[in-house]
Amino acid sequence: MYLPRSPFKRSLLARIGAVAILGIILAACGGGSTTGSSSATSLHPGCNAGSNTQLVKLTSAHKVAWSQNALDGAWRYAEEASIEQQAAAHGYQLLKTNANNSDDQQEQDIENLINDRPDVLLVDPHTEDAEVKGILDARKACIPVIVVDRDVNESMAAPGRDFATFVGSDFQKQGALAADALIEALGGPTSKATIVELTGTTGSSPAILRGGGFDGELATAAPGIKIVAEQTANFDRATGQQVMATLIQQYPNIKGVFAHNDEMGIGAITALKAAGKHPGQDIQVVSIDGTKDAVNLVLAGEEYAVVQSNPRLGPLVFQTLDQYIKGQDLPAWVVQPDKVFKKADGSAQAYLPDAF
Ligand code: GYE
Repeated sequence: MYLPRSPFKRSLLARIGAVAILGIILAACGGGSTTGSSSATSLHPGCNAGSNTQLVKLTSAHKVAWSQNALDGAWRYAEEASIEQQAAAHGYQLLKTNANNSDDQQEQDIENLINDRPDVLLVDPHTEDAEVKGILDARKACIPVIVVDRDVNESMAAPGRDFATFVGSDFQKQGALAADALIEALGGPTSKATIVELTGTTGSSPAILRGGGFDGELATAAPGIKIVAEQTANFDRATGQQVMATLIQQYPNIKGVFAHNDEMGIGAITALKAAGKHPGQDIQVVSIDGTKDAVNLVLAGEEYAVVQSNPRLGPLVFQTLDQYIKGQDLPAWVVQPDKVFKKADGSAQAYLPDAF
């Protein structure tokens, strides 16, 4: 059974702990110094830049900053284009950075963007913990933050307090849907197949939650199916191919592969074919995203299913920003809904024109 993840996924105790620690740090700093420029305070009424501990209010926006964690595949290019299009449609100036999959770089990017005094900061964090400091620094500097796509560790920075909200997909549900598809492909709940899992970037919210959603659903819905290896391939196609090439030598009898994203799934299929396997016949592959390359593999019968993770988050992000400017209460999590694409039911064919 799939247990939906609560928007506040960490325990209340952990969150109270984080507030207490933050209070101690602020007290030790004597409330902080006022380093913010005066232009910030006019857009963010009542906010004392440098020492702010409250959720920042916003009355209008012109300059939007966007911290992207990487630009390294179809998913990220589609997300980037969607943010750019919507910023332009709203007439905003967009300041962009690309951290190239480096937490250190993204921390630096966020500090640089804060120094550019944007009216609002959008952050797509590489991992859950590493970008928390930058998000808290933005709040202290009276710059409201919307977390986009990948979430942060909400016991360290909370929506509705440290940042406005999180806009993104339900990764845990995606993992559970991937498990249901793979179970079906392997013959149903009584299957005794062995499988491997190629995991995404360690410490990133999609890797944590897709893994948790998949493993949990598999354990309850088809307990006979065993995951014999779980290994990261960093959401990357070439790495997925390398990792799969090694795993198929170690575990030649596996019947299934779950890849946390399409890029790794595509790499895995290449490696399986090179090892003499016939994906779609003697081994079943399921992955997550909805790229054109992966959906074409589904239509070719080499991949069983692709679970969607819609990268076109721009409309939802900028609609959320509009609501925030109007002073409307935001939920802790604005959920981007996703679907499943298979060959058998025609859903992959119907989706193909929209694939990225
Ligand atoms: O699945 C992957 C990308 O954060 C949901 O990041 C996103 C993931 C996506 O690298 O392809």
